[in-house]
Amino acid sequence: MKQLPYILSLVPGVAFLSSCGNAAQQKTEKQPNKPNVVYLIADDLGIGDLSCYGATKVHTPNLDCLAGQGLQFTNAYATSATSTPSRFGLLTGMYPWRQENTGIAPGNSELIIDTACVTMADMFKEEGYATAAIGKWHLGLGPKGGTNFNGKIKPNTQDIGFDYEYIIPATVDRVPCVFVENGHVDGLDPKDPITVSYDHKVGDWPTGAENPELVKLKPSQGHNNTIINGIPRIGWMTGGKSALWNDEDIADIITQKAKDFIVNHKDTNFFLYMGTQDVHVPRVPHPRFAGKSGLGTRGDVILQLDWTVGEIMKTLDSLKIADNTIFVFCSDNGPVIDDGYQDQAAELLNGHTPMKHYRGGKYSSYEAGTRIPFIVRWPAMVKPGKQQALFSMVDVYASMAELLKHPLQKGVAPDSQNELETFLGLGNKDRDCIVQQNLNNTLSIIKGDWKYIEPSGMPAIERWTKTELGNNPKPQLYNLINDPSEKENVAAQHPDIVKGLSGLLEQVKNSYKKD
Ligand code: NG6
Ligand code: CA
Repeated sequence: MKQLPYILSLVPGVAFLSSCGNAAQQKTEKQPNKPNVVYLIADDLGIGDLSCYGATKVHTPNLDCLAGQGLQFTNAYATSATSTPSRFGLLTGMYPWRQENTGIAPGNSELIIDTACVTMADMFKEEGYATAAIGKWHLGLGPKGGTNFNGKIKPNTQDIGFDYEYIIPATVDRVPCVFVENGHVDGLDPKDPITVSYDHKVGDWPTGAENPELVKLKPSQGHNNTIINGIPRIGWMTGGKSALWNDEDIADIITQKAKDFIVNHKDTNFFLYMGTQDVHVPRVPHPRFAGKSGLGTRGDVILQLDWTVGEIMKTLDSLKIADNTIFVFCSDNGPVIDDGYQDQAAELLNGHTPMKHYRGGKYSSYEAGTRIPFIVRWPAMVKPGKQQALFSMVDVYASMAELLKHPLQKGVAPDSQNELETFLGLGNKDRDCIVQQNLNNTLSIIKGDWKYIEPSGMPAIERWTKTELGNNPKPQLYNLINDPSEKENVAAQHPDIVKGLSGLLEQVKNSYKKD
């Protein structure tokens, strides 16, 4: 394999590496050939949800186009089977299970990334990039003890490397149902302050539990606290009426914010981290998409997500910056069908298979929990094709650092490895091994053909998830090549492999200690 700088220097228009060694020269003004980065992370989207990954019942032309022009990964994984830890791993380059408070964050959680942490956004910023976080956040805001949504919310994403934020604090099924822009709730009337609680009812707004007759989307599990726009949420809130979002408009709003950011920074290098609320529950498509998929609202919001991707692609094209923009698209964890609302997602599947042939789903240690769609498009540099190498999202950080020739200090992004050649399709070497985490932190490790799931006393299915979590008091071993659907636990037949992989997992666990 040739050295990457050599290869890049051969690519017309990609001359920036010749100047990369000369760090002093840059940092403040645009370096014409340094790529912009758009990182678009969808929510709960399955590897079987896109037509470029084989879906036939739903069509995603924009994503298919992105994949066709880029590198489509077939063996890429999120670190975790839920959103908060998965995003934490991406932005910090650290396995989230090394830090305690990285479980699914409530809407009033503190910012769970330590402001002292050098995040991937910090790295881009240090390299002179304009940086933004737009859309779903779900990594908490404010200090320990609960976010105060009135006045300036601090710390916010601007304290961990983002110049601009326009974010949904947690998930769309969690209060508060408002956007936060640079530490302030957008549209908040100070005379109508927001109160949020995850312990008890606050204020007098109706709840799903008390007033089920007011609900237009009924819960199937949980989701019976404060009703906002006819949808009962997780958590209670009151106040902030003028700031409440309309669920139908969320995709339009965050897409517009993302487009504005790109347009405003077309003459600088930028890093845009965008999280869509699609396709998380409650699935509320804009009327333009409602009923269009024939698969119910879950299918409709896949179309909406595809539209969002198309809008970003068009914006890059119209500014003539698509060629030198790395556009990464992925999901944060695997798909789920019924995730707590009676939206008929299961009844209307019509043969659609969000999990493909993989076992489990969101929350699970099995493959459908963390195996994700992952696409990298960079027309100036990446040859379109398929990437079959084993790849983990935790490696995006160190790979980007390598691309920018940005030295990472000791302790920064401790679990992130430089896999730039895989990322760009210049090689197809598997990561040595990858570690993943399910809902209740049971770890599994993949190496070569094998996957080992550590024994766990946790329940095999949590009633509210309806998903097999993959917990088992006995060790589990699957051969992912012969048995990608993980039907047969062959741990008893291969004690040597179990021993090797459990030892390797212990080694990874002990390889880094946060001090
Ligand atoms: C669960 C919610 C689910 C979803 C999930 C987080 C219930 C019954 N289920 O607790 O609806 O919000 O948390 O999803 O409340 S994630 O994709 O953001 O991790
Ligand atoms: Ca998610």
